[in-house]
Amino acid sequence: MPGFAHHAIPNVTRDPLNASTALVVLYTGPVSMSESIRYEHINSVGLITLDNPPVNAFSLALRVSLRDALTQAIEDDGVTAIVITGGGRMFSAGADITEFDSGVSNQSPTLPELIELVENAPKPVVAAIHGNAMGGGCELCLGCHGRVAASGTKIGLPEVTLGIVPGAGGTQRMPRLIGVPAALNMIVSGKPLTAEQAHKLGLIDELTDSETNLVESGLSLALQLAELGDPVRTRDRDERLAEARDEPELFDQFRRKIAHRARGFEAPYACIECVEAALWKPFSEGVLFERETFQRCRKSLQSKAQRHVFFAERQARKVQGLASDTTVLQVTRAAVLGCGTMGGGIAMCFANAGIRVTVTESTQDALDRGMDMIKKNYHATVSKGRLSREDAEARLALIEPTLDFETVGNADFVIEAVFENMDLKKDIFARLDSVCHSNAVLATNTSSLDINDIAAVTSRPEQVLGTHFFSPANVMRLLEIVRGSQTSPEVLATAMSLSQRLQKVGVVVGVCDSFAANRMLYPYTRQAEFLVEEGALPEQVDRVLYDLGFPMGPFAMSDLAGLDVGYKIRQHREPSQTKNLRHSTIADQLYELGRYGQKTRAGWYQYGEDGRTPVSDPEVTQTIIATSEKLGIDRTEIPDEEILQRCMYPLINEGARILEEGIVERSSDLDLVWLYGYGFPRYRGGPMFWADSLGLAHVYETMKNFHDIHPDWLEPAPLLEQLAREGKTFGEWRAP
Ligand code: 3H9
Repeated sequence: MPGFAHHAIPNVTRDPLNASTALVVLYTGPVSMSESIRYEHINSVGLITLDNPPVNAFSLALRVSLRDALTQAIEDDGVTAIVITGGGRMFSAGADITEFDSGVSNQSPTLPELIELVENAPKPVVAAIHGNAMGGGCELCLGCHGRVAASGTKIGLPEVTLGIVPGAGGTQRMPRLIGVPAALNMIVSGKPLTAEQAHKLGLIDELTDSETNLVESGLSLALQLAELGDPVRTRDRDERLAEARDEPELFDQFRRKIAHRARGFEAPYACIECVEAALWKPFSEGVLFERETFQRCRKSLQSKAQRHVFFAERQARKVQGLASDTTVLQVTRAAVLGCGTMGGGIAMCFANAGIRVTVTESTQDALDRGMDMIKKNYHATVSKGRLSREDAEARLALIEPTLDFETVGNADFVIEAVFENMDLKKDIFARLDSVCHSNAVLATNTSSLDINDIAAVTSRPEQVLGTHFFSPANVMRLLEIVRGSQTSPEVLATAMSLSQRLQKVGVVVGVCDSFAANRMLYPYTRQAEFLVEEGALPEQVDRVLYDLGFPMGPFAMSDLAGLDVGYKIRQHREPSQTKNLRHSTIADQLYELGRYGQKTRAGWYQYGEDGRTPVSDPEVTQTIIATSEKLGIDRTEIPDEEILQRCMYPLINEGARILEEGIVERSSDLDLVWLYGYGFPRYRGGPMFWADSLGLAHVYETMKNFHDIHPDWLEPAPLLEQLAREGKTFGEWRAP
């Protein structure tokens, strides 16, 4: 059976004495094959295997083949039941997302048509599921009359993460099978269920402990159902819907529950409406309502943006010149140097991924403080109910604090996370070079220093690279992987693979001052501070950027990060590093007043008892107004639109420079940096995608106008000008 190694089908006959459990199978050979489907008879069951690698996405070709195989099986009198299963790694990842923009997804047979064909079949159809059954793949299973899944399978409706609603009956059939509350949770979060959870909820009829006996179980269930007569159709089931009709308020309660998390997103609310429709509309009208909602969402900018992010994440794993079969070095032990906020957070990332990690510090005091912070973090997660006490303890046990530098010698991956000082880092790397084993990867968490200079103090610069985490490191998902000029492909591939193990989104960047994320951040915060000098207040600037979709504006963010951090970085930066650009002095003045942000309950705002809710502070307003006066600025009201453009367009402009310098390969990498490093709203796709959607000619013209008024800053990047002139987008741009 070429290509289907994981389904071993025994060549035996069915045991007539124990028909329900002991199925013995006679393989009668392939009946038909197409490029994307195999159809064969096993006894009297038609077995259809999807074969559209890598993920069995329902492209038009697969849909046509499936329709043909189903029709053949339905019309064949020798076939009493049908099993659909997936070849390769999984059942199916759902509709082929690449067909959405062109509208090929609407060409017949559409997924809803296929699922209707399955559900209305006069003989039972069983889904035998392994790997993943996502989106349309899951919806196909819902239309089947029985479902068997192998342990380890994930089943879900992640459409919401693509800015759409399930469009092939998922919102109508799922609540009929598992009830409204569970269906809402699943559809609106987009999070898949494990096979075990799905079994408990009644979505899966039978579980198998491995993939080896999956098809056999599917065949067995199909034959049992055939003996029972007319298949029971999900569309006709009402018991679980009836329960929810007594509690119609649950929908508004659910809307309130997700309000914070779903702020700005359209699809979660569209999903809720569709599930609500399942309750009150007959099935045939419910699916029509769902279909219309799906089409509306599919065409929306939000969905385009979220699909862009889906592909951006996968693109980022492909690095020019790095072959996909590059050797990845084994990482079973890690070490982190420095147990401050960053070092402690990084150590937690390793422990959370089940990797043993040593943390070192220069004094017992610093080590104890760092470990206390780690324990406090785990404790907080346990009290929020996000982690069991046992799991927290198991993770903590993987972190080994020590003052003995030599112990890092047995680590496979070492991350230096000490204070941002070149001499200190060079000293540490020279010591690492002498104690680390010959295959160890030596990484620095520097946020701005030159990796090549650091690598140069070692005898193995090819094993050195940057891994720049974002604070809090155990929470923020971005990892900038900084490739030095001599970093070897194996070391880069190892860091990329590690980023996935740590559940980070790794973005490879080249060496430049501050790399991609912080480099784009500077013009953003710089403009925010200038706007405040000119007449805005932090509250207004923060509100405008919050309304764009950021979790907080630049001033609230600065309070969270700590004004002392920015101050110290500014003290250590050479004028050449800041290109002699002027920056506002207000942040420094606040620092000198002892206002370090949330940690001192005062920064750009003051903070009450909880230490987290920002409140306007007259002292800050006074400092701002006095600074404007000192600079001879006549404060004027600044429109929200100007605030938005002055903060965002320079950030995008810097992104254009980063692109033309080849620091990243593609603009979508910069989108990921902002989504996962600073919480840029996913439904806008990232700042570069957002700029593309606004039109680069508009962004360029606006930048040029600003530059005419402020010639010493805001100069449009040549690439921005070029793309605007050519009517192109950042998304279309590729490095020459
Ligand atoms: C839907 O179903 C709508 C319906 O309700 C209604 C329709 C009418 N389409 O992620 P991987 C590509 S919407 C096209 O690295 P993994 C992916 O880009 C769909 N391509 O694999 C990558 O390509 P490349 C709802 C897809 O094993 C390659 O396959 N479904 C699709 O790490 C390997 O992907 C979803 O949202 C697709 N649907 O993870 C699920 N899926 O190699 C989307 C993947 O060129 N998929 N590709 O970079 C996933 O979440 C993951 O792929 C999955 C496997 C978890 C399944």
